Amino acid sequence: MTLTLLFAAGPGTAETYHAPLTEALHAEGLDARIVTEAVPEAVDYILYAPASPLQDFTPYTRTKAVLSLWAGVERIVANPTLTQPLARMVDPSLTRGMVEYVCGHGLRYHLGMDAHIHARPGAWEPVEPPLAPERRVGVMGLGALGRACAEALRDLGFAVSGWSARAKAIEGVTCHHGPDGLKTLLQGSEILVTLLPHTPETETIVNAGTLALLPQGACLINPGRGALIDDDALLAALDNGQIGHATLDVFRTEPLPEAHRYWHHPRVTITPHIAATTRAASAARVLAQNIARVETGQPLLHEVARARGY
Ligand code: NDP
Ligand code: OXD
Repeated sequence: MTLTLLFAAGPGTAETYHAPLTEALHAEGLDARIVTEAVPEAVDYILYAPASPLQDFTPYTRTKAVLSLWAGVERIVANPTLTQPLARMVDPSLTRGMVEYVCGHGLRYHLGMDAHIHARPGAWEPVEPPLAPERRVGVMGLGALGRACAEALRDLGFAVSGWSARAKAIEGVTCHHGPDGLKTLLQGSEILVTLLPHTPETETIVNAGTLALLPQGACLINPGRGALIDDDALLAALDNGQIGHATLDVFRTEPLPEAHRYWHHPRVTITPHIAATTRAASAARVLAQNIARVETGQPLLHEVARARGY
């Protein structure tokens, strides 16, 4: 039987995915047609991204799963019309991109690169930089991305701690969990990486109270979601020196409006939501493999726990 895959991912995305997805479906032995319009009752799988106009999933009565092209699912997870299973994107290229972003910006802070990049002529003041084992890095969120980043930072030699909802054991990483573990994590994080999903529980988890727990002058790297941060509290902490510098990739409003104070703050680096992008070639393989699993009666991989919101 020919499967019908509805690409509902916003302008241009279907074109980007068509060739790699066709190849990946073929490699899995799947006979499928990829469409951008279909009679809802005929759709077997929906490939979804937040830019999609599709918001009412009610008529998709035959659809076996909605597969998100994004890792973050906060814009679909609470949709009351979505009764079909939802899988989020977990993809080796996405993970590698995030590891490179976090390690790159972490090393920038650790090595104090900015002081040399912006040094005045004649400013010959050698200061011995600390080595990685003397630098304490905290990672909030130890899922597909946070764990990979924690392990890569550990492999660079940093003293890494992590924090998650449920208890974890990661070799060479000090793991904390739950509300009680957060204070300990923050108190020991000279560089803090936030890789949490946006849920009601994580909304503004970086706020005046939690920022005050960090060592003075700590640096923040946020590739998670903008809503994790109370922006006014972060700006106040940057102004008073509690936070030394922040690298922000994600924002409540994207693109970040030109007038936003973050653009103009000397100790904020903005990147335009590029920490890790879903690359069609590798993501197509992930999608095809997941469809093949469902078609052969195996459980969907990376299924979102709707009650948890991620
Ligand atoms: P996962 O779902 O794999 O991991 C989420 C982690 O957060 C888990 O360790 C989970 O804990 C933890 N967590 C969730 N809620 C809480 C809480 N209330 N308290 C403590 N820990 C919590 O997600 P990914 O690692 O794949 O992705 C993380 C986020 O990164 C995405 O949701 C998205 O927002 C963002 N992202 C950003 C990109 C960018 O380019 N900027 C690209 C891709 C993703 P537990 O393990 O115990 O469940
Ligand atoms: C994602 C993202 O969630 O790009 O995949 O932010």
